[in-house]
Amino acid sequence: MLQLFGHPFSSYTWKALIPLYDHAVPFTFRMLGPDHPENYALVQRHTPAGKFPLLLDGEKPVFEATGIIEYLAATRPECRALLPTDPAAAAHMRMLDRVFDNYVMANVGRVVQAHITAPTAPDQAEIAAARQALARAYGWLETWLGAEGEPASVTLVTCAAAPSLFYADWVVPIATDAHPRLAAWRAALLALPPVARCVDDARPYRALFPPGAPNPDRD
Ligand SMILES: N[C@@H](CCC(=O)N[C@@H](CS)C(=O)NCC(=O)O)C(=O)O
Repeated sequence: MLQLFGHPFSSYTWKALIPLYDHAVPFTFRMLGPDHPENYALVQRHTPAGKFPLLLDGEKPVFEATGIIEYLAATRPECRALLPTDPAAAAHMRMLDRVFDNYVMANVGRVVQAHITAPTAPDQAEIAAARQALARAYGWLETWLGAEGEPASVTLVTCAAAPSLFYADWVVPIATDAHPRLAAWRAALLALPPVARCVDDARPYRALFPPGAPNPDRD
C-alpha cells in the first residue's frame, strides 16, 4: 500500500497527488501538521532536507515530487503515460519540469520566504527581484506555448505546471492581455478533475499563504 505524506496546501504535495488522483491509484494520505508529529518525524527521517511530499511504498521511501512521479510511471502500469516512452520526448518533458520547479515555483518561494523571514517588513528588493524573474518565466512560457501548444493529458509537465502556475498567479497575476496562452492554459489545468480536487481541498488553508491569499472564491 502506498502512503503519501504531505499537506493539502503544499504545491509540491499537489504535484504528487495529481497523478495519484488522475489514475485512481489507491493510497493513504498522511497529513503533516501539529496533530500528527509522527508523520513529521517520518518525513524528517527519510528525506535529506525534511521536505514533503514523501511517498512510502511499503518500506521504500521515494521523495522529490518529480521523483515520485517518475517512480509511479516506472512501477504502476496505469501511470506509465506520465512520461513519454520516446527517450528524446521524455528528456524534453523533464526539461520542462525543471522550468516549473526552478523558475516558477522557486520564485514564488522567494516571495513566500521573504514574508516568513520578516512578516512585518519583508525584503522588498528580494520580492521585486523574484517577481521580475517570475514575469520573465511567464514570457518564456508564453512563447513555448505558442510554439508547442498546450500539452494534452496528465503528464509530468501537467503535474509540475498546475500547482506552480496556480500559486504564481497569486504573486504575479498572469494577465490575459500580456500572456493569453499562459492564462488560458492555467485555467484549463485548474479545470482538470485531479487539479480541481487539490484546489478545493486546499481552500480551508489559504490563510497560511504568508504574502496573503486572494479571496477564497478566486482560483
Ligand atoms: N524539491 C522538493 C521541494 C519540496 C518542498 O519544498 N516542500 C515544501 C512544501 S511545498 C516543504 O516541505 N516545506 C517545509 C519545509 O521546508 O520545512 C520537491 O520537489 O519535492
